[in-house]
Amino acid sequence: MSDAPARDREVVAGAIFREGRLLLAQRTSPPALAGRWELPGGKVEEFESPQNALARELLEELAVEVRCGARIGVDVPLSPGLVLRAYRAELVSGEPVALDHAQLTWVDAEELLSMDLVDNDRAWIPELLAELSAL
Ligand code: DCP
Repeated sequence: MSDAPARDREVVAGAIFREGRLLLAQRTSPPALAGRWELPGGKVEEFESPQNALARELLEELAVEVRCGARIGVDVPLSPGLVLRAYRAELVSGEPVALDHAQLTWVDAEELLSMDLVDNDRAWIPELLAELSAL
C-alpha cells in the first residue's frame, strides 16, 4: 500500500501550429458537444505517458505523426480526478485528415475568436492567441 495521493487522470489535447494557423477539429459527439470545435486529443490510458497518449490520439484521429512539445495554458478540471491539459504538437509526418471528427480547419488569430469552441478549450484562448500573433 502506498500513501501517495492518487494522481489525476489526464485528457490531453494537441495544439498544432503551421504557417501562422492553428488546427481545430469539429466534434461529432456527445450531442452536447457535436458541431463545436476543439483541440484534438483524448484520455491518457493507464500506464501511458501524456506524451505517448497525445501521439497515439492524433495518429488515431488525424492520421499524423506528431512529437509532443511543451504544455500550453492552464489545467482544466473536467470532473473529480480528471484534468484536461493542452500540449504543443509538432507535425512530423502526414497531412491531418478528419478520421474521428466532422471536419478540420486551420484558423488564424481573428478566426479563432469567431469559432464555437467547446467551453473547456476557451480557457487556452489567451495563450493560443499569443502564439498565433507571434507567428
Ligand atoms: N475534451 C475537451 N476538450 C478537448 C478534448 C477533450 O473538453 N480539446 C473533453 C471532452 C470529454 C473528455 O475531454 O469530456 C474526453 O475527450 P474525448 O471524448 O475526446 O476522449 P476519448 O475519446 O479518449 O474518450 P472516450 O473514449 O472515453 O470517449
